[in-house]
Amino acid sequence: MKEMNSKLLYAITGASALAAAGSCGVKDAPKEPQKPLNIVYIMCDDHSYQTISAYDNRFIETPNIDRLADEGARFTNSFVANSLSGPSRACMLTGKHSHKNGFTNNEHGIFDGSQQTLPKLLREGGYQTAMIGKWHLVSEPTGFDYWDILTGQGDYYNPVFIRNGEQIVREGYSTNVVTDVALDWLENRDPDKPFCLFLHHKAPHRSWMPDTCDLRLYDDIEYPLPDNFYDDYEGRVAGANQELGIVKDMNLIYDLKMADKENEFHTPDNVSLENYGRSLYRRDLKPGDEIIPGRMNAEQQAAWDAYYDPIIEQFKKDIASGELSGDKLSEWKYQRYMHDYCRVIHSVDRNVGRVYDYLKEHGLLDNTVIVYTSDQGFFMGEHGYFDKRYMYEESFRTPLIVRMPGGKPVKAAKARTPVYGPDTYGHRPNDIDEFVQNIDYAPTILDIAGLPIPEDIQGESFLPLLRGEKPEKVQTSEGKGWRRSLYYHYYEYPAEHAVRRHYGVRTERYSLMHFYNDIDEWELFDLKEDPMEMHNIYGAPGTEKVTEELRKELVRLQTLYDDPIAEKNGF
Ligand code: SGN
Ligand code: CA
Repeated sequence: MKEMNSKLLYAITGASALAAAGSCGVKDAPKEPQKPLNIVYIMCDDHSYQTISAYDNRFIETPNIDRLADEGARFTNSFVANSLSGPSRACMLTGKHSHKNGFTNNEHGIFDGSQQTLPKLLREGGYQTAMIGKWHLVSEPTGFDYWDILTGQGDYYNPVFIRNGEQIVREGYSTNVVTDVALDWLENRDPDKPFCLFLHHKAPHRSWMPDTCDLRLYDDIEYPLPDNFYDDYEGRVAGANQELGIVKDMNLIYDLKMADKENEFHTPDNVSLENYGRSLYRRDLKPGDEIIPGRMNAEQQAAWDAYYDPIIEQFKKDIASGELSGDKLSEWKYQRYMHDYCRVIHSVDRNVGRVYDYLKEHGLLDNTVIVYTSDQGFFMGEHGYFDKRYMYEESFRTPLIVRMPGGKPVKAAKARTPVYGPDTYGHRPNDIDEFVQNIDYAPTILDIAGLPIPEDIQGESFLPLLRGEKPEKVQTSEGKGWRRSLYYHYYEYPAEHAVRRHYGVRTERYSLMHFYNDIDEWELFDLKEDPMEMHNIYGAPGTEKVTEELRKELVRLQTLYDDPIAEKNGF
């Protein structure tokens, strides 16, 4: 078993604190048993750090998520192991990289629920466990006392759930409904046992459908265009070869909701996107999906039509007159995307506030750890992209905020060396700057629960970092000191969005990636000089030494994590 270092974090009840103090002439009363901490783990789907104001305030204010950061810690160098939903969730549940937990990609993955997982270990350790919301691992959840999951990707409106095996439809907007179910579970849980609640939103996954009450939000806002929106991908063959373009790949109807009413009655013989018309978003469908009539109810449809009708009309006029074309049309698409995405985030933030309020009202804030994260990062137009998958920073990084019991800002120890990356974060005293990855979540949560961390878990507990301990004192599988590099491996190709398979290593300053399968391309970025990853310096004169060191580090990580790809690529 790995070293356990969580004993100190147990909440001490008022009574036991008094007893410990003792009093004159009276023997200390026996101590009350200490209560283990609860964990509320909130994970969104595709929530970019760029759209959390605690990280970046260019786009949106997220006061409820920010409050968690103010009352805890903000991780400024938090990453995933494989930037895709199912794989990320499997990494989080197992504490292992994709090749070890077996779920490498969404297309063919079926999670092997018989393996060791975080909820199982928590349950064995006396915890109540619940999984509510997006699951996306195909097989039935295991290790949970209660599970109530969205089917597949989940629906935005009136979503279908599977509750402990039984299919039910709940009326309402997904983010609200998932939160309702979570609060119900909290209300009805066994109050004598500690709990770990996994609350996983579908939002803000594509196609970014806002709640009816948020449709008009941010109408007057014009979002700043990223500097590299019109990236020409010069020197980056792998970056150029994709179907992630806001301009070239977003669908006007499915993604941007410019559906003609008259097309709404499609026939089963013709399921082109255009033929779906407005029923596409009313029913939250796309070609190939099973048709579930009435995904939106009449009231929801009416609210959408009232909002979109004038926009669609204007759009058609502007296209016909030539007013919307070229860069203007490209930027119009970006604005539409950003508006819907941010509206969906607003609802997430509001619902994070509801969970916080519940914990507060029920006296749980002092013995509950709250985690806020996403299953990966997301491109908000950087490189002209939406979606994720790449090892490029915006998709490789994921937000991570942890509020510790009691809500005092964490006094983070200063990281040994700077990690270069996005320069929008600024600096806060309660920032944790060390490299963390989603394989660390399982061991950290076990550590918080005071439970042993099995040897075969590949991640490391970052609880010591939350306690403000100097990373030099932390023992990791790499030896003394906190990890200095990260390993990444993405597998889903051929597939939607056409991002090639790749693996790579990220150090404090450099990111080296190898794209393989039907191409053989290397990309190397100096993140100090080039945080937006525009200049691939792989093979450039003067980079020989750093490239050699990075390749060695890559092999070391592939060996450490036992990824068979190392052999296949002849290192
Ligand atoms: C769906 C989306 C993709 C998205 C994947 C994976 N297409 O297939 O745009 O990349 O999910 O996302 S859609 O037409 O169905 O909306 S993930 O977050 O679940 O991995
Ligand atoms: Ca996702």
